[in-house]
Amino acid sequence: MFKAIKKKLICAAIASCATLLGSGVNAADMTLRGASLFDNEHAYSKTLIKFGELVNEASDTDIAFDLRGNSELGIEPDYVNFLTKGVAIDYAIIAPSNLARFAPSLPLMDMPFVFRDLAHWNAVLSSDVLKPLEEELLDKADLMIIGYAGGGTRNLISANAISNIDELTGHKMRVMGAPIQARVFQAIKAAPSAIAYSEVYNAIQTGVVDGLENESASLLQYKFFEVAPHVTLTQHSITVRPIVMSGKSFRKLPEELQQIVLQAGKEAGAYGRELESSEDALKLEEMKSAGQIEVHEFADRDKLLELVTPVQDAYAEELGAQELLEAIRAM
Ligand code: MAV
Repeated sequence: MFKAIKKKLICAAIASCATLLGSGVNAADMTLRGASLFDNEHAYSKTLIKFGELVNEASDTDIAFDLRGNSELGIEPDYVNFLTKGVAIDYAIIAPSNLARFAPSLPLMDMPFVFRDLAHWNAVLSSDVLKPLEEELLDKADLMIIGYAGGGTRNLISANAISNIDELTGHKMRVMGAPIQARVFQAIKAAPSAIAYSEVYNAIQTGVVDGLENESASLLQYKFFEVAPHVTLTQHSITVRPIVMSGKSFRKLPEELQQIVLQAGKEAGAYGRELESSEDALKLEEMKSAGQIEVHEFADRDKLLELVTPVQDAYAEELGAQELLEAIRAM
């Protein structure tokens, strides 16, 4: 009875009970569509699935979460375009470096070496310190960060073995599109180029680049080891996965549901962080035991840090974000 009355109110509030985006009508009160690069075994997708479950548990509205995985709807830069325009999808995970085109400060939160370790990363993501970046994203792109997942450690993945800083000189590697990513890897004397994630396997296979940098769960799913079987433990980044909702989709939700979505985003993020960080080393071990990868210690991580710190400082200064960077470092 209560649910029926509530359903009527919600239908009135959103004008129709069709999908918020798109035209399909189904038995649910509404549909929210999401997108993922990976299949449902990856913590990335599991986080988004959890988000849907948490919303439905807390809400009397019956929402169909239509999550399109396996890059069916493209890769993250495509998701960003959709979300800012308010078409095709309502929510997704987007690496901060893929948000640079709309909000140049965002990659500050996933630039290499910004986190000392997992505890530091977790403390930053559980705090309010990144609020100014969230505000910039909302302001410039109408995108809302409703939670933070992630937790994979990013290492070098290459066709040939690398184990020290000298072997990095001139190393042709793919990096994400944000300019700060290229600047960091140039500073350590590698030869970075920005290539779309979906093109990386071919780029390595055809010798355009010798490798990339990524976390173990994604290396496993995209099978980069088939063309680049060497993993070097540079541990230069810990993945940050903002759960992003289109402001246009969010504003169409009734107010009570908006609160539920915000809470579910936070909780799904915490769930995703715990999941991905706990699986990370195991997945690396799994690939090693299966003979798919060879793992190499990296001798000169401290030297990398020395070379990269001035690049981080200069980037923060250009953005007027020195205080923010200091606040992150001080945590
Ligand atoms: C990873 O597999 C993911 O973290 C994803 O968010 C990034 O877009 C991708 O790497 C990448 O390197 O582009």
